[in-house]
Amino acid sequence: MKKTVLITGATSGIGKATAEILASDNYRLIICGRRQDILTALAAKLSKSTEIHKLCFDVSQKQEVFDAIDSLPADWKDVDILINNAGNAHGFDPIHEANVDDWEAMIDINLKGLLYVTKAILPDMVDRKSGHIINIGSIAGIEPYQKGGVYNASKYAVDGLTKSMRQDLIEHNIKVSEIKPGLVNTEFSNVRFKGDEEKSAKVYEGFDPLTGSDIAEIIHFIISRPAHVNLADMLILPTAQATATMVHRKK
Ligand code: NDP
Ligand code: 8X3
Repeated sequence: MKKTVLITGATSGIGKATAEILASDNYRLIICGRRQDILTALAAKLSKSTEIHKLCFDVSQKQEVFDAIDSLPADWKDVDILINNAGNAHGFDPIHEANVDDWEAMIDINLKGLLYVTKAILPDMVDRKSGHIINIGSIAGIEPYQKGGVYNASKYAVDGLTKSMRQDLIEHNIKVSEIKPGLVNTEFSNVRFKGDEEKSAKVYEGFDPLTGSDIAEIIHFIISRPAHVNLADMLILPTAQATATMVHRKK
């Protein structure tokens, strides 16, 4: 039977690439994001290969999350795989200069948003004694770096939460995995630098960064392992990256 996968943040980057790869392998997809126009275009494209349902909501708005998941038609309610991918960095400033609204956005989206979506989906997985949750962490959740501040904190929180969830859910036969990418060239830096194209482009200059598809292929691999195998924790770096801040760039 086809598995149903819910992907948050499917309108861009890692989430969008994941939707594309999973659609080509016949998974049924619930694609989520705030940008309705992109969701509509993506749904039109992917529905040539598989069944698609789209949900437009902001993960940081608790009621929106529960209403959106509640609105799923009966034949979409049994989510087999949840990919908690929606998230971003907002700002890149030393802690004493950083913007409080940026802090709140990162905590509300990267941590609380992930929690709300999980809370909305998980009881049904527990009842069915089956499911797989993949949280997208980051190298920023293993290594703090200068000006990483609350983004680091949010991804450390995702890491701690993932490890705790795995323990709670073991008796319910639910797999919990975390993927921790290094530098992936998506809209991520554009969001972090608030649309400053020059600063954003510099992040990926002089080396080959990861692409959304690189991570999507790994997600596909993880969710297609046999029932007794859980790839629990993966750090994925571009070859030219050794630590959060050490990147070998061609001159
Ligand atoms: P993108 O900016 O390309 O994509 C972010 C996605 O998250 C978009 O689809 C966006 O959709 C969605 N999103 C953001 N805020 C919200 C919100 N409030 N409610 C609902 N959806 C939201 O970045 P990436 O693909 O790179 O990021 C995906 C994940 O990967 C994030 O969790 C990020 O922290 C993590 N990551 C990224 C790395 C990188 O170097 N790029 C490295 C390590 C981890 P929309 O705007 O339509 O709502
Ligand atoms: C995104 C990677 O190193 O820019 O999580 O924080 S990094």
